[in-house]
Amino acid sequence: MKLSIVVSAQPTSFSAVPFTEGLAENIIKIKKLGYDGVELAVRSPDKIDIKWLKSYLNDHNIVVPAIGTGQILSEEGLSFTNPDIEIRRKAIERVKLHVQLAKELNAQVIIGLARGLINEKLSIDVQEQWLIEAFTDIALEDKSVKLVIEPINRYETNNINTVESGLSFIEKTGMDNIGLLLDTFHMNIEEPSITESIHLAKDKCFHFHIADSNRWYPGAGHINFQEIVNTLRDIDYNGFMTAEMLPLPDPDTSAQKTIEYMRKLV
Ligand code: LER
Ligand code: MN
Repeated sequence: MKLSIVVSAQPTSFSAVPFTEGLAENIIKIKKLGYDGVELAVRSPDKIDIKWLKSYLNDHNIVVPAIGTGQILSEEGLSFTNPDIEIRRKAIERVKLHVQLAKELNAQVIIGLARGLINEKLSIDVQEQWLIEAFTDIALEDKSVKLVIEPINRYETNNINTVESGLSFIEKTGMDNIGLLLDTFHMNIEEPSITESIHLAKDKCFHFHIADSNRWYPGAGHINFQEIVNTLRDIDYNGFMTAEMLPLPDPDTSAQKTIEYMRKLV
């Protein structure tokens, strides 16, 4: 199994990103540590110098397994459930740019918090329809690009908290290029059994995030990562495990501890 780590391509306020400044230097650092890939958190794909990025990644033999979109909500308030149709439209158009960037990089597009919150004072059915339409519209932008929905714990979102709800949402879209991103931190909060939920996701598990129970680097909490690696092997998952954790005690140490710990398991 291959290992990668999240890097923000542009400055961000989201806390669980190990490296946030200086993309070029961070790519070198990550390669030196022994990672195979870098997952890019991107706010505005049109501001990325794609030609430079592709040749830089190529020169350093690093791939981008996935691109995160959460910053469109955290930095700009764009989401698929905003009551304002213009904001919903902007969110969809922006994520279509992520799809184009992903196509160039042969990456997947992650939709976690960018889907937005369900407003309990408005019709739940209408908002679910907005979500289905947004995902379907984006998935149709380019069927060769995989979109991954991340079930996120209840303290961060009020929709799609579990693998089961993620799978039933995907079914409603009817799109083959939509799958799940499983994140051990969220699963440890929401799933009765992490390994059973990985089995439930099976071939719909398109991507994987790792952080320990306290969202520190793997090994700093009580999640059993060997059991998780074994289960991913059982379902024939051959994608990346991306470290997405708090940059504690500091970014470099968290990145180093993760690779030391995970290399022994994968
Ligand atoms: C992102 O991948 C994530 O895990 C969430 O907690 C916030 O976006
Ligand atoms: Mn995650």
